[in-house]
Amino acid sequence: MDYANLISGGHPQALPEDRPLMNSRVLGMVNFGPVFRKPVLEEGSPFLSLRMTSADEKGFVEQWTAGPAQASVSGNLVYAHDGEYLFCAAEIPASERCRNLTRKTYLAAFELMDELGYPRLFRMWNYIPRINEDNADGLEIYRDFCAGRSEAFELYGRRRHLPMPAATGIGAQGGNIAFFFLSCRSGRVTFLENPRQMPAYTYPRQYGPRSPSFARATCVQHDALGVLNLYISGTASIIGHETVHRSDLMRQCDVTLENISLLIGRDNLIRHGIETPADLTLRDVDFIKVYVRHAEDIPAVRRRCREAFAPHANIQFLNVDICRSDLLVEIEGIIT
Ligand code: 3EB
Repeated sequence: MDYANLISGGHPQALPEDRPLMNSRVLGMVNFGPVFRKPVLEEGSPFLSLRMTSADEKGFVEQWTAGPAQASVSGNLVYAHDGEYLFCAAEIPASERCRNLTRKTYLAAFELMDELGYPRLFRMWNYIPRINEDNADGLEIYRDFCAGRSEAFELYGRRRHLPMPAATGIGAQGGNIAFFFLSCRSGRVTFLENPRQMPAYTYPRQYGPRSPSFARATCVQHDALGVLNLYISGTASIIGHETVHRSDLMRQCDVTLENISLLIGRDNLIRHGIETPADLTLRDVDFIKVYVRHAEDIPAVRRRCREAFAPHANIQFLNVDICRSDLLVEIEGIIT
């Protein structure tokens, strides 16, 4: 097994074509395009297609590569693993209330991680169509989803300690709820919080019956290899637990960028026992996704992000709803 490749495999690559060639080093592929398709094995690799663009937009494909991988399907779960990393994608079938199937699918995913021996869950992405609409009981779909997810962490936690990973929980333009995640076998994982944001899993009840289950970032280190990757969760204009600048796009952008700066800044890393050779700033963040609620806001958000991040940074902009109706923008990224 080629360890160098395992590590470089932790990085997504946005490829220019719709469908890049598959090879056995592909742990998983996610298409951010106009059509939803539940995860399948395609030419031997997990492939999930999310509806994240309009019909005439091309979108992009994210590819996670690693060492030579084995792929398989188990119920709703489609996955591949290479000895250090596990990539797994799942669809949560449609229902009038998503809580139970979310809990069930999450629990199946946790069991898979355990059985295959990749228990260190470090990053999850959740794509939720109609995220701000009400379900059959008048509960917002995001809150319903959060309830099922939180129950899964709680139930599983009774058997084996499972810290909450960095995550994204965001809207989609159609299809069913779907998620994908990365976990690892031996990497050292550290979960980070932001000093000026309340941990999401302690948000008060006003945001729903159960809090969102995620950390603000995960640091994954392979000390012998000098590898340090920082996975930054979806980040928004929230201070404490409150949305700030409700209808001010540019101020929301600024607070979001400040939140990321504080999260990855020297003081916060030291607070979490993480040592880096140099201080980290927004200029170090790559593989950025910017979720924008209103399509007409994208040009202004793009300008602001282009200023804040490095010129070579890969930044993708997606027009989807965000988990709180008063949030206009949300940003995630990776430092490698
Ligand atoms: C927030 O800070 C904004 O539900 O998985 C960000 C990242 C947000 C992940 C999730 C939600 C999630 O609360 C929303």
